[in-house]
Amino acid sequence: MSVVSIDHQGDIAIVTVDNPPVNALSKALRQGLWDAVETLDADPSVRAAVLICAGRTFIAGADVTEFGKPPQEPHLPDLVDRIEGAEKPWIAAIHGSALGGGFEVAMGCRFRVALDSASVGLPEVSLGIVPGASGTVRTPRLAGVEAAVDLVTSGKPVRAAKALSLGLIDAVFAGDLQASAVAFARDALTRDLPPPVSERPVTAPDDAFWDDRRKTVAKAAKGADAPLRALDCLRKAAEAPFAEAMAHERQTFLELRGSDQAAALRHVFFAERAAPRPPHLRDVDPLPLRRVGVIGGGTMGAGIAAALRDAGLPVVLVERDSEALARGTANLRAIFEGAVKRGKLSDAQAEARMAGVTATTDYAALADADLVIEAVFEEIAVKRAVFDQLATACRLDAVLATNTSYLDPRLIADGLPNPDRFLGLHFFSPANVMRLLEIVPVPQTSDRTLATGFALARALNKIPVQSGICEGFIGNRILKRYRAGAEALVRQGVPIAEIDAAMRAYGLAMGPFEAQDLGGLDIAFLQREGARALGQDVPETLGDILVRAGRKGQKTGGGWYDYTPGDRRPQPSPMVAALLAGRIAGTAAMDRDAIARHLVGEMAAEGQAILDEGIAARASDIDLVEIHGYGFPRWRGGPMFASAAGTRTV
Ligand code: 3H9
Repeated sequence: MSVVSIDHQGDIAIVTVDNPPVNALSKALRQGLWDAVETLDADPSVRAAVLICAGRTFIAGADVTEFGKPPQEPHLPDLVDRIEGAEKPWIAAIHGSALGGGFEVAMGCRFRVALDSASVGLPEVSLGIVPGASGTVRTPRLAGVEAAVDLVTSGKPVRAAKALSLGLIDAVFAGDLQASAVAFARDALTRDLPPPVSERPVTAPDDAFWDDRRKTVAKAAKGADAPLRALDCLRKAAEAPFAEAMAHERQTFLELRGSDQAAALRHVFFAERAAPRPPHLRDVDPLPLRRVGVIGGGTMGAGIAAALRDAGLPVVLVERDSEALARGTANLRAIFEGAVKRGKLSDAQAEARMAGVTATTDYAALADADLVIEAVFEEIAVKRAVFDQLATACRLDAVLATNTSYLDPRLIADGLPNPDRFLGLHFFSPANVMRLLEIVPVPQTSDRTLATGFALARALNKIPVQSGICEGFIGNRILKRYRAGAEALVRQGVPIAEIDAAMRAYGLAMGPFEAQDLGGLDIAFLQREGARALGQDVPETLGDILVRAGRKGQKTGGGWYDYTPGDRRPQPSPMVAALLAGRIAGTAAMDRDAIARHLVGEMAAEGQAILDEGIAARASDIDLVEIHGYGFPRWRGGPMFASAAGTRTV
């Protein structure tokens, strides 16, 4: 069946694209649209064409699966020009998303109309490329340079109403899109047509504008190349003739398409789409989630409750006594008030978030909860006591989850009636911000319970990764290896500050030692001490020596570094040098590139062990854990991808 079909409503042709799942611009679709232009140009009965799509969305962009292969004709920029040069005006009728090449096709049309629920955008930079079919050249001609810079360098789509106000589209409709677009076309034919987008003028901003944008774009890009290259293309579009800017954009697009960063970002793109849908759960219906309980209002519990409220789910927050409950409620309120201060929520929205929370010390309030997430102190006896209470308070089919990060969920589930409804849901702090959710089934967990964990992740817009049971699950186990690898370098004589600088240069926000100083060295220390108390052989770490000397990180005025009060900048510490003197073998010179490669290699080696043991199902899941839970640079694709792809320079 053809991916493009043509119908007629009187003198208006309806060109329908049907290329599931997202109408991506495969070679067949590009050819089909090219042929449609030719056919309609040759048909004297047609006065205008409405371009509309079947299925869930308008054209969602170039076909990303074709990016690894040589470009095939007809090339997309030529198709966009061909549509713009058609003898009859084309009207793009957008539902769902018009993204990347999809929006570029729409910009080749003389008009763009959309459903009020639609969005449009140029997300190419998130794939490590720039728009390659006039996105950087036509967008400023439609919406002005400033709006085009925001749209293209952020990659973030905008909703129809905003797109209308920016001039990206011409009309917004509710209801029957095709009928509205045909009526719009008929009306447009009664008036003079506007010039094609490529012929519209563009006003070039001054140097100060570009200098300013370069700074803000570089800061947000955190090492990714594409946003800055896109900015260069936009400047060219503002200052050079159309054809010259098009040639520059095409050249940049082709260069970046073959880059390491683009390959890494494509890997993440497909990894993120694979993770939420594990094949073994394809035919399993999750339980409905109408009301969720959270036990514990500390940092984690309040963050989880905030994430649930952000997703519109009513929450029952349970604490052990009224004092703890007041603290928990205050923690939750502080999260929403912070969002108000940052302009993310209005006062009314923050109030509505709080109004959806039932705060109580009475477990009976959980009688109608569909899911309860426990986030209390990391001690097995405390958690077991909570689940004993949940066992009597909750419905027998309610899903019961623990947010433990280090304890064995099998021990927590032990003795629970219906343990098939139990699982681990490991959120990352701050739980309302971090997108990673490790989903940890115990042997008894039913597929339905597991599917409900994945459904929760979807509802919360989180990236779910299933993990088997081992100490620290996927993420914290790799973190432990990474930190041990960094300590091993220190023992060899590599300066602490050099290791941190190397990992920052690699693209992490912080190196391993400054990150420990921020989070506190004592948490991992107490875990090691706990294991030692149980008779396990846990070798002494350098961190142990520092904690025993009272150096727990920034909160005690020093950890791996010294800090002057009120200043978070780390200073090399003579005291640390003295404490560790006997453990360090001279000084070793190692360049930053080699340090980063070594430590990423350590992460990947632990990841491989995790795969071999069946703790993770796919290497790409491990990459997602590192990217979404630990700040690994997305444009490097994660440690498994980066190591497999070989040496990457810093
Ligand atoms: C571009 O256009 C470059 C041009 O400027 C220049 C060219 C010269 N290609 O996300 P979903 C698959 S760059 C191929 O779960 P949703 C996806 O893998 C492109 N496949 O759906 C999945 O497959 P499966 C710029 C694609 O409803 C299935 O479709 N465009 C593509 O939650 C469903 O995906 C973008 O970056 C693609 N472009 O969300 C848009 N897109 O079922 C990327 C998706 O086998 N796409 N697939 O796992 C999206 O943002 C979302 O898919 C969309 C729908 C919002 C459209």
